[in-house]
Amino acid sequence: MGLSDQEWQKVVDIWGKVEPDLPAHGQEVIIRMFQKHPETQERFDKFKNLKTVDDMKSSEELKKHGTTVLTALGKILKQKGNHEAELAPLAQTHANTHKIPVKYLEFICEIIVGVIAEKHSADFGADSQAAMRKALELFRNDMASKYKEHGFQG
Ligand code: HNN
Repeated sequence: MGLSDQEWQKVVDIWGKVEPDLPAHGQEVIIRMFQKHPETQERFDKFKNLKTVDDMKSSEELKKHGTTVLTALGKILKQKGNHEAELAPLAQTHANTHKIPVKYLEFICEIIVGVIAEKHSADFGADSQAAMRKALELFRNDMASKYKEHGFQG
């Protein structure tokens, strides 16, 4: 299901608050994902060795990866649903090379909403949260369809 213009505006507006500090947001998102869903950490040879949250916080590589993930997501969100060009290459690598289940996409989307809610509570009211959830759901659904085209059940 699509988002209305107003909903997309809310998504783009809140992303405008996240964007000035993608590394801090990205680091927080990745650390929380590893803490809450340790199986996700196992997918990264380069992060498997980080045992404690302090190890994770000290890792410049982790922060860089968090920035990469949120940069890619930001590009997708700003397309307001017309994200075919941005999604296709990511779906390809995440299905065929990294083999990342849709479940993990759900995990990270939930965590992203939680991190934004904490860091930007004043700007992320119920309507904005609902709009962001819808946008992330669209992202996941479209990833899942592309996964299937690649023969990855996700
Ligand atoms: O497509 C690529 O492989 C380029 C690197 C990249 C990008 C732009 C990755 C990536 C890698 C390769 C890391 C490297 O080469 O340093 C790996 C192993 N990802 C993973 C693994 C898991 C993973 Mn993701 N990514 N990614 C992106 C961009 C965006 C992106 N990735 C995601 C999740 C949830 C997981 C499971 C732990 C993920 C999301 C949600 C997004 C945002 C669109």
